[in-house]
Amino acid sequence: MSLSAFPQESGSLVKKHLSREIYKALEHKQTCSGFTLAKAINSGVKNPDSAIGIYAGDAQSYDTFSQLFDPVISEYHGFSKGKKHKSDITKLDLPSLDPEGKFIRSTRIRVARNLNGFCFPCHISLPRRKELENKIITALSFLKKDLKGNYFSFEQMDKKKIQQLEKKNLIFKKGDRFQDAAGINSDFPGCRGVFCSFNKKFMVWVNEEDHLRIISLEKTSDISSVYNRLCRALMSLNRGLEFARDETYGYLTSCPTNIGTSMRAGVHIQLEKLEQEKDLLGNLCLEYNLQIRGTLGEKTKIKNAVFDISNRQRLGVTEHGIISNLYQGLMAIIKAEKNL
Ligand code: CIR
Repeated sequence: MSLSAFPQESGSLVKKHLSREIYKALEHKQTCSGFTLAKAINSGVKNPDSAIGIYAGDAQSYDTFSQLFDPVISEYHGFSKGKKHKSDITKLDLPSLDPEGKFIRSTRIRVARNLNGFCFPCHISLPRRKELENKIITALSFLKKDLKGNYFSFEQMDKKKIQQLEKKNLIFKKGDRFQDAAGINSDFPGCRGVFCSFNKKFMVWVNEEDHLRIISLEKTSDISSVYNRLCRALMSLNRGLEFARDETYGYLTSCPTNIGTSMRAGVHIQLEKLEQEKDLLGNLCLEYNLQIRGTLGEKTKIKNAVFDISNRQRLGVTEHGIISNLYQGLMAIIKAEKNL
């Protein structure tokens, strides 16, 4: 590996910030688990269209390779060291945004978590991944009331069951080429699975890009209900699992874009009028620091005027703050749609 391994056309943040001096300082370093600079930047090297191009192989990566992670994080999140990331998962009580269901089709909030003492998914061995899966399954078995559900192991599922869960959007697939080059797909589908509550309003993806992706969702605009369910689950899981967290960077994730709250909170919202007034919608999203994605996720098209609108900021803001801001932004968007 050398600096020249980056293709000329690469525009990633990792290429931008990996100067010759930093490369020299880091090229022979490794974390206690043996994660190296070459592994951290492989996805960016192999995918010139990467926006970021770097992944962490364990919690220590953020420290060992801080000369590179810090400027990438500072540019992406606008948050630099010296500040402290704070959490707040206290209960919320906001009235439903769209009780008649005229605009909002569904609400979904997810957070990512990794466990202390285990390498992150791009650098974990199969036996350790198994150990981790078992630990997570045990913690999930202690969930109570509406959070109770079943764990579906990908290894043990037949094709019919996979198709059934795929149809309901309850399953995750093998990672994309960015994750593949990072090493996240190793041994797929080994030790992967999804937990789904009996009422289908709560899910946990196990061993995807992070050890856990914890998801609360429902086909309403009741953000408080979705958020409070997620917080209850987090409190319960935190009793059995110790999450990797840093004072400055909050919850530590494989991809540095997700650190901090690691939260993506959003809705599917149908905006037939605003679809014709894209600048107005874009400006409202800018004002409330929200992000627009396609109907079926990142880099997909808008179908039937259904937009995926979610928070842009994850680091340097609390969970509570993200939801309050999303709520205010959606109120303004719905008002604008009604006025058109
Ligand atoms: C990139 O650098 O473009 C990819 N590694 C993906 C970055 C976005 N992160 C993510 O979806 N977790």
